[in-house]
Amino acid sequence: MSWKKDSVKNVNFHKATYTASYGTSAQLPASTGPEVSFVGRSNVGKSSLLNKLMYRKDLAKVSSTPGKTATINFYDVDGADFVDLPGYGFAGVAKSEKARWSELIEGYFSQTRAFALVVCLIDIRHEPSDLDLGMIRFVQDMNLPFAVVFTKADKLSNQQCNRQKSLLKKSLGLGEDVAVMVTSSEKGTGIDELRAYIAGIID
Ligand SMILES: Nc1nc2c(ncn2[C@@H]2O[C@H](COP(=O)(O)OP(=O)(O)OP(=O)(O)O)[C@@H](O)[C@H]2O)c(=O)[nH]1
Ligand SMILES: [Mg+2]
Repeated sequence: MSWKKDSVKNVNFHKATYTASYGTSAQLPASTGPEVSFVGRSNVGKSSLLNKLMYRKDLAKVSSTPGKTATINFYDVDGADFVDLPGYGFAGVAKSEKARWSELIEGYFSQTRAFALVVCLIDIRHEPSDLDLGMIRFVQDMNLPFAVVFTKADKLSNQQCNRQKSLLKKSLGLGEDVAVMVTSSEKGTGIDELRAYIAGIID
């Protein structure tokens, strides 16, 4: 099921509140509005990006220790649900914890929900990992509407960012039809563009 553009007329990103966290996919309530889901490896900057989008410093918990977000966290942004998913591919956690995380992520996406947009985060500095490639293949195979957001652009020069952007697009096999944005939660780069893109989809 995809969200149909009818009920949300405008998106005020300042109207953001924390809704709830869930530790198993069975606990997830049915969708109440269009869902914008944030996925990417642990430490890529999902929670930081959410805070930036919502004009908040610490509504979503950020940590330099990978694996900070171990539950699916819902935020209400002016009637839309922004969903912070746990990061995949964190080597430091126990097998049982990893299994719980994949259950959460796969369980979430296998439900009938109002998936409006999946924001796939990838660190602009590195070659995509197998898990990054798997994430893109997964959203493509599931026919989910998605956009790719490169994070931590402040760590590179503008020239390096442009170079990495085209290299990564190529290695991820992204066609020209896929929205690709370069962002920095540190500097605010690309945040307005991403807000406009999200609003254009759920508005
Ligand atoms: N320089 C820089 N650092 C960033 C940026 N975004 C996030 N970080 C840092 O990267 C680390 C991880 O950020 P989080 O937002 O917690 O990452 P996450 O993807 O939510 O991580 P998990 O919850 O473990 O999946 C923190 O130390 C952030 O301060 C950015 O745009 N620039
Ligand atoms: Mg997080």
